[in-house]
Amino acid sequence: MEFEVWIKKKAEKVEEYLSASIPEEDNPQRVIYEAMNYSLMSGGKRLRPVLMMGAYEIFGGNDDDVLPFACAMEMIHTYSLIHDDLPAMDNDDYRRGRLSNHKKFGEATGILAGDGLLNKAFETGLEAALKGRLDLRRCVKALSAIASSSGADGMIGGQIVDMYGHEKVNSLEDLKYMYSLKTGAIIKSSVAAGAILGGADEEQQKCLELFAEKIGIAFQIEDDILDVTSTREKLGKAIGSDIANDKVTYLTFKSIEQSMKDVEQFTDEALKSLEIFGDKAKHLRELALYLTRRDH
Ligand code: GRG
Repeated sequence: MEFEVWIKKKAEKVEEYLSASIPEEDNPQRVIYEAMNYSLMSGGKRLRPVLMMGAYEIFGGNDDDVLPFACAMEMIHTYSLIHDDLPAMDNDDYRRGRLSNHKKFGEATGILAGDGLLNKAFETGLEAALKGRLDLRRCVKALSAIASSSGADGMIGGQIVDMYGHEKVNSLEDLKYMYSLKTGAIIKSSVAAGAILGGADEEQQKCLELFAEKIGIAFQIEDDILDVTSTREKLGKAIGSDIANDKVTYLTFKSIEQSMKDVEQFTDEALKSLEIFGDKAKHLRELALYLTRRDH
């Protein structure tokens, strides 16, 4: 199947599943469902769920079985974006081309919408573990990887290091460490969870995790480049925000040209780690290349 068709179909399945996940019941807490859906259904690229589905596909599994876990990851990612935009964090008014959650619903509701999505993620994954067709032990292992990657030793840890950037990030190595947690950890666990659920053996698991680490850093460098070279329309949020906020980024240490070369280098390394899978990993391979070509 052509890659464009493949990725479109996967993303459509994610949209469909997510859109049915949080029914807006007519009860006194209805506004929380609206606030959660507002951000969840605001047109993200759905990269993390598609990565999980791509890794799972290598082992021959069926999309429907992995979909709840993939969507759980997108819920966690969306919660992190809502909280990242809050006045106490990056204080951004726009996200995914529309008002950020707290700008639309107010700060307290924005915080709760993020919290609600985090809980909904694990509710979704646990329900799938209990009611789905996949081996329960694999499900628990995958959910455990997802949980730890989004916690204090993963995404939240990375966010903290980022917040104290000028104290904690003084070298490229420091920056890569911060990125490996803030952005890399949930990209890695998306791929890792797909592999675990698919039944990867130890070597296969290792290769896929290495692939994810490499695309994670490439993705973040690309994000730093786009903050300078893209447009507000394409990004769906203000450009130049890293410089405006005096952020330490990859471009603090390297030129744009060198950063672009580094994206290619990390992507090449990612592709190498898929070699053992041959043609079975062709979509994951194309996904890695697609990430380097993205403009938002
Ligand atoms: C607040 C707990 C907490 C964590 C925040 C991930 C994160 C940590 C903040 C998001 C801000 C940011 C720019 C992170 C870098 C990773 C990144 C590029 C996120 C955007 O991901 P995309 O491009 O977004 O996949 P879409 O909208 O397409 O889903």
